[in-house]
Amino acid sequence: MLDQLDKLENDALAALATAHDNDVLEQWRIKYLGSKGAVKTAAPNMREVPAEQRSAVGQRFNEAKRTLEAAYEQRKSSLAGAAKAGPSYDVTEPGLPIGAGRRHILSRTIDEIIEVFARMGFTVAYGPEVEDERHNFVALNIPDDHPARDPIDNFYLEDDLLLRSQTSTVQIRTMEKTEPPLKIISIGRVYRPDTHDATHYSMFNQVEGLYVDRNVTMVGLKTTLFQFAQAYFGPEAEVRIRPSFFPFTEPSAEVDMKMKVKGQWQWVELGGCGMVDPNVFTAVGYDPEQWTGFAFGLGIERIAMRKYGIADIRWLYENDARFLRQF
Ligand code: FA5
Repeated sequence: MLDQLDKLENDALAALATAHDNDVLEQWRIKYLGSKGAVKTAAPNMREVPAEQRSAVGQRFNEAKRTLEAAYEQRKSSLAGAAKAGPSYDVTEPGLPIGAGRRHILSRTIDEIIEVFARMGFTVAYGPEVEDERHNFVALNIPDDHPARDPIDNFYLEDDLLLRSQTSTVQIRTMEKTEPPLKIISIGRVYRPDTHDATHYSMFNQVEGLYVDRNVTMVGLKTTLFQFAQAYFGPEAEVRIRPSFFPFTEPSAEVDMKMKVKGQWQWVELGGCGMVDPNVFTAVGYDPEQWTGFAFGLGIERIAMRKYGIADIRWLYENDARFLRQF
């Protein structure tokens, strides 16, 4: 009998130690101290207990009952105290692993490109993404009736404002406030209502380069692009320029870079370039008889896609962590 009472007390105290909220505590109370609980059931029927043991059994039963009642009251008040103090934390428990974030592959590409051109002496210039027609077209020698100004090909806002369609705007903004010579690149977002496909997006980034000095030549332009290609894509990269037309350069050319695409060497078009048109110099107040310059504009997404073997430009903007985590 005494053994049974010891076991009841031990089991009940062990169960009480696991009661961390009021519901579990109440279940414990009903199970052990309730009117049909284990303590009541264990009350000895003294008539069945041998006479010489009655006093010891009676005392042990009362002691076990008091112990459990006191333990219950103590548990109840400590839970009430904990509730008032707010949730408790086990500061020794190991935390959940936190995945380290990383920079977006386009941001990293932009930083790398800036670094390569910085080594060649180019500083970075910035311009607004909401532009006026003067900086996006007029000063760039793009006349009123030029198809590049068609509302279908631009995101016009109000009055004469639009989302810039090229970073060449920053050429104008920089020359307007800086005396030559100058050597800048500008990197940023541009906007065109192009239909989205594997190589076109309606918002993309360009890197613009502008070098104005005396006696700047097309050879200097090609050398700059070649040095960029070698530094960025590796010593086997090559550059080719093909005659083309841009209103703000004369002569103008398309820039192709030779690089490995899926293990095969291919010429890939990355942008446009040329010698700054004298009309552009006049528009910003530079004397075209004194100053010469070259400019280029390359698509950043296309550069990143080539470098990292990304087949579809849309993946760069979908924010799919499984794709971005690869880089
Ligand atoms: C221009 O934007 C000229 N401003 C470049 C320039 C600068 C020429 C200075 C001469 C002197 P173009 O429209 O070709 O040129 O665009 C240049 C590059 O931007 C393209 O070769 C391509 O790499 C990228 N590009 C153009 N449209 C998209 C598009 N919808 N999505 C992604 N990249 C694009």
